[in-house]
Amino acid sequence: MDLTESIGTVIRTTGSWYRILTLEGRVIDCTLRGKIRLKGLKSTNPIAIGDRVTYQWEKKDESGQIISILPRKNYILRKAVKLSSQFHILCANIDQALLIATLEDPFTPLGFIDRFLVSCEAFHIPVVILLNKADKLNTDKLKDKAADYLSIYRNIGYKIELTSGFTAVSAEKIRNLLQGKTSFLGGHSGVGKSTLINLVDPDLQLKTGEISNFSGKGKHTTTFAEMFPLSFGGFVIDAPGFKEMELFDFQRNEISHYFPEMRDRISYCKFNDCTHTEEPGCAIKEAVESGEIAESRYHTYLGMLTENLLNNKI
Ligand SMILES: Nc1nc2c(ncn2[C@@H]2O[C@H](COP(=O)(O)OP(=O)(O)OP(=O)(O)O)[C@@H](O)[C@H]2O)c(=O)[nH]1
Ligand SMILES: [Mg+2]
Ligand SMILES: [Zn+2]
Repeated sequence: MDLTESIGTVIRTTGSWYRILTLEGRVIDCTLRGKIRLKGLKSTNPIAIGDRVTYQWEKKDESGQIISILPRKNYILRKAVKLSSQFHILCANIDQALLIATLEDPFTPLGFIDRFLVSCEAFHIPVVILLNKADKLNTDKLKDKAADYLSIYRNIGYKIELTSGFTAVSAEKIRNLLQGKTSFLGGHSGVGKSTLINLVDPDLQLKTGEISNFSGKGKHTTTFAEMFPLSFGGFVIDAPGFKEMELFDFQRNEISHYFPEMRDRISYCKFNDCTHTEEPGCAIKEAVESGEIAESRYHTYLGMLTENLLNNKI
């Protein structure tokens, strides 16, 4: 019996089975040895896509077991269920996240984008926002809305681009973004995550929603997270869409630090412990009033403060 421990990366998570890419480039399926719990983190998925793990492989019956998780460089977290204390780890050890948003079929609210950005800010994970299905922006109202989205995020230093799942220009743009990196694609169900991956690497042939019966609600075509090697170098993680992006329990006064445009102004608030709500001499509120901070961003901030209060009561 060979019981040496080796290291691998989790590239697929389905229920109790985990697919691992070994250091030697082999792909094997493993179960979990006993219970693996990370200190202080109550998560619904003990092992996430992208995790580096140690495993034991038993040649005799061709079976593997995950023994431990190596420390994570970073991860993206969201609450598994609203106002619960359980988390879901979307992915671990990534170089960047691509957040796919759409204005129609389905509609991605600004608040959802803000929260995703905050979750990534907590670990300094770079995010590129792709405003996808650009071909659907065919009314003045939609065009204006897209322009709003672009300016809100560009003004505070985030990269946001218009894309479409079917054009060569988008393919080129996204290939350049993905090449040589490990990237996570996030967003609501139906925004076109799997379609974009097929666009840049058609050999992958990922399952995508049918155009004919796609209602705009999102049907969860992708049902488990999987990491794919890209033919032009790098790895991409396709995951099931998610609609809510409630975040983990920050300290109250920590939240504004994850909004870059607030972080830069906090030191000008009159009070050290300013929550940027009712206090006089608040630099953040002044910037919102003068239009330097987008109202939508401040609104998300206030929502997160309220959630923080409610969460601390349960
Ligand atoms: N008009 C238009 N439709 C698109 C575009 N990209 C994707 N779609 C369509 O949107 C639907 C959903 O695409 P998917 O790629 O399955 O979406 P997904 O984000 O992977 O969804 P989940 O796997 O459920 O999370 C499909 O019918 C696609 O053909 C686009 O740029 N324009
Ligand atoms: Mg999909
Ligand atoms: Zn303030």
